[in-house]
This record gives sequence, structure tokens and C-alpha cells, in this order.
Amino acid sequence: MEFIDAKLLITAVKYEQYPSKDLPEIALVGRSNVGKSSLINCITNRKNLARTSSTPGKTATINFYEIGGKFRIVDLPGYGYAKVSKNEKEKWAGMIENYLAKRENLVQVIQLVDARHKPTNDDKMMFDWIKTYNYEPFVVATKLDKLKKSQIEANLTAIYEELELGEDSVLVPFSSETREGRDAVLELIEYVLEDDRATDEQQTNL
Ligand SMILES: Nc1nc2c(ncn2[C@@H]2O[C@H](COP(=O)(O)OP(=O)(O)O)[C@@H](O)[C@H]2O)c(=O)[nH]1
Ligand SMILES: [Mg+2]
Repeated sequence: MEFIDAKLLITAVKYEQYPSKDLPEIALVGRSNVGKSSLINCITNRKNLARTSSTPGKTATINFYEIGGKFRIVDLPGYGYAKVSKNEKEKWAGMIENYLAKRENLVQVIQLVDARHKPTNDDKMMFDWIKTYNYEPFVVATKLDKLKKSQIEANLTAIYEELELGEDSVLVPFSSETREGRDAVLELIEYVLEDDRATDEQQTNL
């Protein structure tokens, strides 16, 4: 499946601005600068659908991208940016919490971590926090192209261990530059959307 006809539906700062819950959503979380926008551009084959930046963004927004009128990719505010005030951090956490707590049409969370480093404390907290909302995040390790071949296995193992992933966990090595891992991400998204459709049908038949 290719994700054609992708558009930025809305950039929301508050709950009232979210679009209706008529389509399944897949949310991306990760530190500011980890490569969320680049992943969105990579999987949709678009250069500038999501704005990328080499400097961490300061404005916390939730960006809803709609794909083919069938589902949405939701770009949650990037965390872990040190140079923002406590007030800003609280606002950021509130936005993510609001989204995770109230979005019944959220079917899957994908957490991005930088393949070059061990997950940070922020990464770990985020991962555990998402699980308290009963989602089992897929993990995507970004910027794989920046690693030497000889480093890849050790770094992926470190991510696996730090996040305490298990046998059934999903960890995808990924690069927006080389597009490695792109097919795996597309397939995973396709899979969760199919699963969601099947669940809906079951409920309608009850
Ligand atoms: N080499 C490399 N650079 C990347 C990759 N993904 C993102 N970047 C760069 O990292 C910076 C932040 O990326 P962005 O997608 O804006 O991160 P976001 O803040 O999580 O949305 C930009 O300069 C990107 O070009 C990748 O897979 N490989
Ligand atoms: Mg971004």
C-alpha cells in the first residue's frame, strides 16, 4: 500500500480544534528533532508535507495529517527540548495527555527514538506513560544512516533493553535519508488499520 493523497488537515493547540473522530488515527511521539516530520514526509513520498527543522521547535502543536481520506497520522508535540520553561513543558504534557486520554479513534502509537543513542529518561517516561493508557507503542529507531554498520546491532539492543521491550514488541530500524525501514512502517500501519476495521465489523455484528 502506498499512502497517496496526504494533506495537513489541521494544526491544533487545543482539544476543541481536533477533527471529528470518524477516522482511525496513528500517533507519532518522540523527542523534538528525532525525525517525526521527516518520517511523515518519507512515508507519504512528499518533500515538504511536514515541516522539518534542524533546530528543535518551540511551539507545541498537534498536527493531523489525513491520508487518502482513510486514516490520519497525528504528529504530537516533540518533548525533551531543554530550553523551554516549566510552564511550556506542562502545556506540552497536558496536550499529549488530552490527546491520549480522549481519543477513542487512536489505534496505535509509534514512538520514535534516535538510533544513535540510548533512549533518554524522557523517552523512557514517555514510553511508560503511553502504556498506562493501554497502548503498546511500536518503536522506530531513526537516523539509522548515521550509524556505522558495525554499531547497528549494539545500538538496537541498547534500545531494546532500556525500554524493556519483549518478544512481541516492535522495533523498526529506520532512516528517512536511505528510506530503510520504510516498507516495514507502511506494513505495520496497514496491519493496525486492518485490525481496527475487523474489530469495528465484529462490534457492528454483535
Ligand atoms: N541523517 C538523517 N537525518 C535525519 C533523519 N530524520 C531526520 N533527520 C534530520 O533531523 C532533523 C530533525 O528532523 P525533523 O523531521 O524535523 O524532526 P522532528 O522535530 O521530530 O519533526 C532535520 O535536520 C532532519 O533533516 C534521518 O533518518 N537521517
Ligand atoms: Mg516535526
